[in-house]
Amino acid sequence: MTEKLKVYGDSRSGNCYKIQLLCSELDIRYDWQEVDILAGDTHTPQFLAMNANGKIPLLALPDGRYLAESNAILCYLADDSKLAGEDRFGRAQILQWMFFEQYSHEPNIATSRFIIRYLGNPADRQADLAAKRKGGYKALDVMEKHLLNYAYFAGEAFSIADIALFAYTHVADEGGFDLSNYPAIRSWIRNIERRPAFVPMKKM
Ligand SMILES: N[C@@H](CCC(=O)N[C@@H](CS)C(=O)NCC(=O)O)C(=O)O
Repeated sequence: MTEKLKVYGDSRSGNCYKIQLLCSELDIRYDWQEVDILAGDTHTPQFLAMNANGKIPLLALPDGRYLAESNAILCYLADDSKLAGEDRFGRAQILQWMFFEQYSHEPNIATSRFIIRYLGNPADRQADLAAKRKGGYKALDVMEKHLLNYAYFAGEAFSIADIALFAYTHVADEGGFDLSNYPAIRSWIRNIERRPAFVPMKKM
């Protein structure tokens, strides 16, 4: 492959930040195409032709194919690296936590942050926000319980499951979630931030 990968993303988005963090860890070079979701950039005919679901991140491969869904992109880019797991059970465990992230964590924590930070916390979304509170804290409870016994989500080795969960957990406060009762989560966050290849997420 001579041409570079291209990532379509919004720098404020945790789902897009997952890809930046992984590429830094694995020293993968790519071009970044900034997409403004609030301006409707993901709903133009041109964008929908690349991803009919109208969402970022979106990975464009040099051969013309496209891959959507942040966690699928992590699996694709980390394939054959240690970050994707070293044995059958380890790889399945990583997927377990990535599915957890998409079903139990992101729909509560990331979307709360979206309502507060992107949309400016409008009055007509307060009931929605309140409904996400319980599910978000439940997801944090599950993570805390795991991290009291293990350094990372797939055991003792950092993996793409940690990248997937780190993206919105480390900015959970921006979605109104207080991490002060979650010491194991806070220590896991600090460990990831200390990694040599760590890159911070763009501030909102
Ligand atoms: N499950 C998807 C979620 C992607 C997603 O919700 N992307 C948001 C930005 S974080 C988006 O593109 N929103 C624009 C829209 O829905 O119109 C993933 O993990 O990639």
